[in-house]
Amino acid sequence: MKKILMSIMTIGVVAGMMGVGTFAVFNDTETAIGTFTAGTLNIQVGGTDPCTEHITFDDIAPGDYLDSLFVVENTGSLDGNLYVEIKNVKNYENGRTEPEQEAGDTGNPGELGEYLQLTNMAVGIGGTWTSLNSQLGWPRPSVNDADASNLTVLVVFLRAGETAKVGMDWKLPEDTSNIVQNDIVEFDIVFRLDQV
Ligand SMILES: [Ca+2]
Ligand SMILES: [Ca+2]
Ligand SMILES: [Ca+2]
Ligand SMILES: [Ca+2]
Repeated sequence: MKKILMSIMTIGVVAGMMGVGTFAVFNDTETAIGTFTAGTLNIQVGGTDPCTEHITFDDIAPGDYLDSLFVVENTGSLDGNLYVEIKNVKNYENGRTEPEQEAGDTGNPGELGEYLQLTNMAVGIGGTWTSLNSQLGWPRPSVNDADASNLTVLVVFLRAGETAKVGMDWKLPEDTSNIVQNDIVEFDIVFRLDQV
């Protein structure tokens, strides 16, 4: 009986030593830090942000071609796809000349936006130009049509820090009638950079 008791005590001591040994092995701990900062997505069109570009053409007449150029910079830290849209077209009659009345113009709104076309678009990065005309379709859309159809042109994939030149050419076709005399059309040229 005594022998059995001794054996149990011995097992207990050994088990106890094994238990101590479990806490005595080497170990090491390392801790990494997680810090997350959101990037920025921002474009600047022209010399100021927000944009104050305003293109104006006066005394245009049938047969005129009008060129405009916008400089668009991705000033954020993220890459994006640049889009352009024509929106919020407003047509003003601006008075009716005698030839307009003769042509059957009865008053507001004006008709210039029905006829003024966006004929060409191109994007230039680092001196290399790419035509965007295939996205305009044929026949070329008038500014009224571009707005009504929500025409959206994918201009270019613009990397953070990169600058693109966007050329947009406008035309009042030769066969435009007297009905647009002294009419005014105003619209927004909306540049949008979408995160990709
Ligand atoms: Ca901006
Ligand atoms: Ca009218
Ligand atoms: Ca008119
Ligand atoms: Ca008019």
